[in-house]
Amino acid sequence: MPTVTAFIALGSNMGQREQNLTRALDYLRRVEGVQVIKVSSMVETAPVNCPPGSGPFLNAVAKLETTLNARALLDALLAVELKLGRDRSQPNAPRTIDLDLLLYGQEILDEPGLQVPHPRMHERFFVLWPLLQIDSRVKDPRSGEPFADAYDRLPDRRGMALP
Ligand code: PH2
Ligand code: MG
Ligand code: MG
Repeated sequence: MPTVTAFIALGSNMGQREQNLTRALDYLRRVEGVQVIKVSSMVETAPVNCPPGSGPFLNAVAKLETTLNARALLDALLAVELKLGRDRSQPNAPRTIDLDLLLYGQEILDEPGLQVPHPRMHERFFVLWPLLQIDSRVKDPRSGEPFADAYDRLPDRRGMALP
């Protein structure tokens, strides 16, 4: 079966945040057809577009290799979110865990619930910093542009140069 490289974003701003990220990765390692190849460090970030009173996030990015198709991988991510008690009753409400599919090979998909590349990833510090820590040369399949260039354009890099 062909293997595809995928990148996912992990975020938590509720409960034991570090443990939530670690447990999500442990669950993912047990998914048939998914290998966790590399994990970024965890970075604390201010909530973006979240309801008032939302706490800070711990964010990370992981590189996967998978034989699952994009939809099956997304379903696996949602199943892990459910195992960790993710509450989806309110958009961007505090969450124990959020697992977003960022990139699935070079594919560009725009289907219900499944958009890759993630439509806002190129404008998010909390995605780009950990992504570029794992792979500084990764490119946006939509434009061919290195994400490092998108990172340089971010209005707020909080003084954090690329690793
Ligand atoms: N996720 C969101 C909305 N806002 N802000 C930060 N800092 N980190 C996130 O992971 C995040 C967010 C929607 O999923
Ligand atoms: Mg998200
Ligand atoms: Mg999500």
